[in-house]
This record gives sequence, structure tokens and C-alpha cells, in this order.
Amino acid sequence: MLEEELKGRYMYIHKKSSWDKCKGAEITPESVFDDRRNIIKALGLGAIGASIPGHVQAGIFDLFGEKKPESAFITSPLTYTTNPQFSATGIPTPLEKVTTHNNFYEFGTSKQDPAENAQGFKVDPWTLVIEGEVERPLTLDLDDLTKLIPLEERTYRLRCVEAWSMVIPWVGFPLAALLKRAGVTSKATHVAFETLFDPEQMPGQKSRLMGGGIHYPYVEGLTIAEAMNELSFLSVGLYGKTLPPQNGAPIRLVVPWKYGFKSIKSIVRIRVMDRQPPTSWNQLASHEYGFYANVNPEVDHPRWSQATERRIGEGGLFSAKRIKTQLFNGYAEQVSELYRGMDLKTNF
Ligand SMILES: Nc1nc2c(c(=O)[nH]1)N[C@H]1C(S)=C(S)[C@@H](COP(=O)(O)O)O[C@H]1N2
Ligand SMILES: [Mo]
Repeated sequence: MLEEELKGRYMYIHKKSSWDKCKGAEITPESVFDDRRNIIKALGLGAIGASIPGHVQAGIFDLFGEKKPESAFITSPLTYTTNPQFSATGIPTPLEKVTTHNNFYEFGTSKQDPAENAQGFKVDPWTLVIEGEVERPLTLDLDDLTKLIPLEERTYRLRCVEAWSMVIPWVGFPLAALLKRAGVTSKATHVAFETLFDPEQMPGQKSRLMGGGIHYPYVEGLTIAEAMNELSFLSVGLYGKTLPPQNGAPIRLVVPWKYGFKSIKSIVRIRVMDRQPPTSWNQLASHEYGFYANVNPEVDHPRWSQATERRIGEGGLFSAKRIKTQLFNGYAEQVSELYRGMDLKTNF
């Protein structure tokens, strides 16, 4: 663990900022969390997640006196082709980690909250609208999300601004394919995204404390060039099946060269705009989270270093593997052109 990071945490404890992104798992010692999972494994129950029948899972949560989901969310197999052009080097993070170590503040701010609180999330019916500076506004239902555009699998690295990372096999389609269907007008400069607002289903939207102080709905944005880049991806699944709610069911953005907070979950609106839209983390703490949010080991977060990252699921029980963070999360070849001549220190 880096000294700078520890200092960040220490400072947090004293500052008690409601917007500290590192409060979740970073304050819950990973060893305690892993310990709990090993107890689950020792019981022979396997992974916590969508693959476990609801009653068994409810039993697991019972064991730890935690909130019981009514029944586990059901994920279904998808039909897709694998795109070998986008297969990240590195071992894919185990499904069990991908689905139990999440940031989805609508369901609580600790890493295990989304898996515990989102199992009853309803994605059917779902409506996603594509509107604004487009020639043909679209209204898609749940079925359209997996049928409109051929699905492909791409394995991407995901680097959270909190300095942890994963390697995830997503299933989905390029954002550009959807935008081309809608026909972006010549006025378009940016694309705005919005998560569902439904406080009845999302407890974090009901309480400022549980929702981490974010002003909901969660919103994000990209420039039109970023949105049209071949890497920008709309994911409807992972590990070959539809997305579990904790990962952003039924559709979420994946922008692998940017910090994870750009990869907005459970999207209901995509609005093509003629100006830069507001974004949730920037609204909350503009000196810490910029609009661009490009992964950059040379531009530190004001409270911790971004030079290295902790690969979730690799390393031992008490130590996780730390690796060097790469510029644009290792996707410089595909995206550096987008930022040519730009000062990445001021445009962070
Ligand atoms: N709506 C919404 N989307 C969100 C978040 C959130 O809190 N709410 N967290 C973001 C952050 S900080 C990260 S790191 C990724 C995590 O995605 P994962 O849980 O699927 O790994 O989701 C992003 N998308
Ligand atoms: Mo994140």
C-alpha cells in the first residue's frame, strides 16, 4: 500500500468529506472482506453472485447479519462473437470479484453494497432514449438493447480513480454504432449520459449519506470524438451473460482509457449536445475529478498517487499485486490522437 494513499485515507478520516471516493472499500480493510469470502468458500457455496440461487444467497447474507436480497437477479446467456482486436493482456478478473467489488453509489458506497442491495433491481421494462442533436431520435426497450446491434465480446482493463483495477470480458456493441443509427448532426460536440433515477429502487438516491453526496441522477459525458472512438463501448453483459445489476444492468458505458467513473451504469438517456455536459464527480469535487478523467500515472489525484494500481483478485490474501499504471490505461495507440497538443495536467 502506498504511503500517499495511506495519507489520503488518514486525511479523509480527519476531513470527513462526504465526497471522498476512497471511503468505501479503501476504509474497509480488504483482508476483512476477503476473510468473509473465504468463509463462504469454506462452506462450499462458491461465489456470491448471480449464479447462486436466491435462497442460498439469502442464507449467505443471513450468516453475516446483512441485508437479504429477496432472490438473486437472474442473468441470461447472450449470443455474440469475440472481437480478438480487443483482448486485453492480463488474466481476466474472476467473475466473483467483478460482481462483488463494485462502485454503484445508488446502491450504497461500500464495495459490497451493490451486490447486496441491487439483486431486486428491475430492468424489465426498460427504456433508453437517444435524443438531442440527432437526425433520428431512438427509443429502445430492453429487447432492443441486445438485438438492435450485433453483440461482440471485448476484454478491457478497468482502472478506477481509487487506484484499483480489473480485467473484464464485456459483451456489447460500439457506442459509435448506436450514434450512427441515430445520425449525429453537425452541431454535435458532446454526448451526455444519464443513469436511472428511481429512489424506490435505489436507496442511495434517497439518503445523502448512503448515496455518497452525489446529486442524482448520476450523469457523465464524452466529447463527440471520444464517443465515436472505436474503444467506446456500450456493455449489456459480462462473462457471456447479461449484466448483473451491480455492474450496471441492463446497459452501461465502458470507456477503458478513462477512470472507471466515466463508465456510467444503468443508462436511460443518451443526449447528443452542442456543449460540454455536467458530470457527477466533477460537480461534487471539481478540483479532484475533471471532465476528461483520462487514466494518467503522471497526474496524481490531490490526495493519492496514480502511478500504480492494485489488481483486484491477484496476489495473496493480505497483499494484492500492485502494478504500474499506464498512460490512457494502456490504450494510447487508439486514443492519444484525441488529446494531441492538450495539456493533460490542466485538462485532467
Ligand atoms: N450510475 C453509476 N455509474 C457508475 C458508478 C456509480 O456510482 N453510479 N460508479 C463508477 C465507478 S467509480 C466505477 S470504478 C465503475 C465500476 O464498475 P464495476 O462495478 O462494474 O466494476 O462504475 C462507474 N459507474
Ligand atoms: Mo471508480
